[in-house]
Amino acid sequence: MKMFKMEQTWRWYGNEDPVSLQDIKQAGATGIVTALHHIPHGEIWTVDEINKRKAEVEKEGFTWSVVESITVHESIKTRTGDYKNYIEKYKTSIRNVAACGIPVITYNFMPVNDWTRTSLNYKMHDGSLALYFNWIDLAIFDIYILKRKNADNSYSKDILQKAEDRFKTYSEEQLEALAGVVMFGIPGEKKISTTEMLQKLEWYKDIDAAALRENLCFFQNEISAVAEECGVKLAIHPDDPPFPILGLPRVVSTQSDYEYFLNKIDNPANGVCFCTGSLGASGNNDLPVMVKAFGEKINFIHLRNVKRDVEGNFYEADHLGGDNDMYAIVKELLLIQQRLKKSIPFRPDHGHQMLDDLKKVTNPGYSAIGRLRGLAEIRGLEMGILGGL
Ligand code: DNO
Repeated sequence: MKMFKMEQTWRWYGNEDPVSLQDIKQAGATGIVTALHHIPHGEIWTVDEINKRKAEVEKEGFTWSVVESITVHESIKTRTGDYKNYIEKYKTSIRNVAACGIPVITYNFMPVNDWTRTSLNYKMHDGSLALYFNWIDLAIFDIYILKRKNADNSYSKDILQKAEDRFKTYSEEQLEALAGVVMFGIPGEKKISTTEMLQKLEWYKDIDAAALRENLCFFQNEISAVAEECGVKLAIHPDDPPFPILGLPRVVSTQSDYEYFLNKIDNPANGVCFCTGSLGASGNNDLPVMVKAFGEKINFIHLRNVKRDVEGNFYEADHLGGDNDMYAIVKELLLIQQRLKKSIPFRPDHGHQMLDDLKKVTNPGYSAIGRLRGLAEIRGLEMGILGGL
């Protein structure tokens, strides 16, 4: 009987990426996940530019399996200003991606910042380095560096006190480094300053979760119709972390968040990027149950693990370690694929900076060896599960 395995993909940031396509070949992935990071947010991805990247990928024998991401312009998320024009541009990019034969597009709807961490080199017991999120450091950034109005309201008394104490111990350099980490953004894309960040936060001052949710549905309704027409699947990435930060609303964090827009925009193109690391950073998310609930809506998978503590902080654990039951999650994902008789692309998401990579400049979370370890472990897990199905 033919078994459907997950398609093994790898995120590549283009020619600037210290991990080359040749390296990726040795890791054993067959699909590439990439984006045109040089195109400013909101602008059209032309067929020419897409084809140029596609040719680079194919020349090395890979398939460009997933676009991650076409960033959603802030005016679409806030539904202000020139948003209609930006939605039209987004639709053109979708049509162009489809014309170039790439089947899946990932995006997210996180206001202002993409993924947020407070340390990019949190030391593990074995000397490798992980990405880390800590509430006390986030509060220090928010209150003492960014100086956001009423920031105090976003934290418990306990965190406020700890932040005040810890702040006193931080040097100028440490504070600067913390700001750089929180506002890190996507490699190869424009960095923002605290002034710009404050401006952006202002745009959301009257947007609560309900309003943001409706803005998301409005956008999804528009783009799903186009995606369906041209045969592309959409995959919305969850909020990372999956709870409100910096006073911003979050609407892609929980099972009910997803169910809301999947039911409302009931279009076959409207789907999910199931990121276990993002969703797993909240103890309230039951990941195997969510996989079952989303089923055929899952168009792309990120596999990664996290270890949470009682305060709600978390670090990125080994792919098969941490709080996510990777066996149960991958099993559910494989059952869906046997039922639908198709392979869903997955990538090993993030990895520890380890071994030789500790001496190199790497993209945080995206060094080669840690992801290679993750991919290898998941590949073995998958083989074991499939053998028993
Ligand atoms: C972080 C990534 C995210 C993701 C986007 C998708 O490492 O998983 O940046 O690519 O949020 O739009």
